[in-house]
Amino acid sequence: MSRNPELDVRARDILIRNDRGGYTVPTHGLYPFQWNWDSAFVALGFAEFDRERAWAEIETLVSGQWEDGMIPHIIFHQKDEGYFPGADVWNTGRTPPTSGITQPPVLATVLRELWEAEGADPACPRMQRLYRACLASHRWFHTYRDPLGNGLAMVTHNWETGRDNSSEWDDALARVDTSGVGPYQRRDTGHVDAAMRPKQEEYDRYVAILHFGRECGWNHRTIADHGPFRMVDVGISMELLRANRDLLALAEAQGDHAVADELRARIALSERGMDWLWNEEAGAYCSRDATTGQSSGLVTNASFLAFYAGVGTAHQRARLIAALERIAGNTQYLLPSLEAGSRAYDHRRYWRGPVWLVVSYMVAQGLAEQGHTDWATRIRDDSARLIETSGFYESFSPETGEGSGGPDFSWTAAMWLAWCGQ
Ligand code: 9WN
Repeated sequence: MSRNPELDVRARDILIRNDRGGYTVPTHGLYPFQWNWDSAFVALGFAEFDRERAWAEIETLVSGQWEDGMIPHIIFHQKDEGYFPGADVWNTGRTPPTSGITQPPVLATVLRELWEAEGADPACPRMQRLYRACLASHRWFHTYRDPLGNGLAMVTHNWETGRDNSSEWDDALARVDTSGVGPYQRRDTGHVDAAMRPKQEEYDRYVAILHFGRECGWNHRTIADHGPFRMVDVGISMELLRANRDLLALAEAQGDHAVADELRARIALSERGMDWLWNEEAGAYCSRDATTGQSSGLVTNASFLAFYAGVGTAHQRARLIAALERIAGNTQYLLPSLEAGSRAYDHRRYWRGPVWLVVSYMVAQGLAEQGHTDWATRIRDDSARLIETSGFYESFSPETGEGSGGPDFSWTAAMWLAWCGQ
């Protein structure tokens, strides 16, 4: 039963209006191309009223997959001068043009959901094709992004995390040399209030990291070994572990025994490795620099993905729930991207405080699965209240509920339809 049929109509309408034919832009203006993890979540929204369109969304996404297995973070299906950095800046030489980095691997988890909703036929050709694409992408992570050999995932650009401007990256970004960046024209601040977006010196660092990749011809080995930014991200590490579990379910259903064994070994490795991210002082899993070994010590929304990934001892889970309780006591709406009071917290600025519903969704799903249904319900109800109060924004202030970033946002609409509005 829907909480609000009028908002259902608006949410469907946003997805339909942001549909560019086989793929959906995250929002008009600010983000005019196809983004990787946006499309995965958007497919869950479409699946609520148009299953065919849901499959098409992720099939179009994997049409941009590289031969080495990477699914890029942006596919530039058409020209648009409204976004920087565009296809010519990335210069990856691909058809269709793409960026040279990836984004959170949530696709296998979404694929499993779509397939189960259609009756879980192991012979479904669409599932089988996408299963192979996900497997290649996971193997790419295992090959290029596990420098410590502990089953965790390293990112080589903060844009890969999807939580781009989180203060977890500040120390590592501060070491990035921006002297060769040169002049460029940002476009994002022409669409939304600059106070909500990354600062100029931060953007220069993002561009400098991009230049490193471009200068080595997007050689993923060189970037992983020698790139200027090498962070083991708690978000992607948890999401990949979860996605490996979902891919394993698909492998088992098809009787793909060799792959199932490979995935089981990978899952066991990641389960053991996750403690490398645990920070006892913070009482949470925190991202950690692969080069210096320094833990960010910051409790972010991604820290709570431990439940979704199915990791943590009883002690670690109790500390995480205590952190959730503390955060809930300090804010009006769960789940802020950064705990209020942390250094660089700002309730309006990109990934330094605002609530992003896709992360809240994964966290709530994990909490429900692990028996914390009260917290799962609280996060879901707060998420619905944010949309009821402010509409379908990209993100929201956890203090006032006010929308931030782009309006008419596709994944926010999808989360209403697939989760918090129902
Ligand atoms: C860079 C599209 C994307 C999301 C990211 C979000 C933001 C882009 C940007 O928008 O990132 O990829 O230019 O700020 O941080 O999570 O996928 O919605």
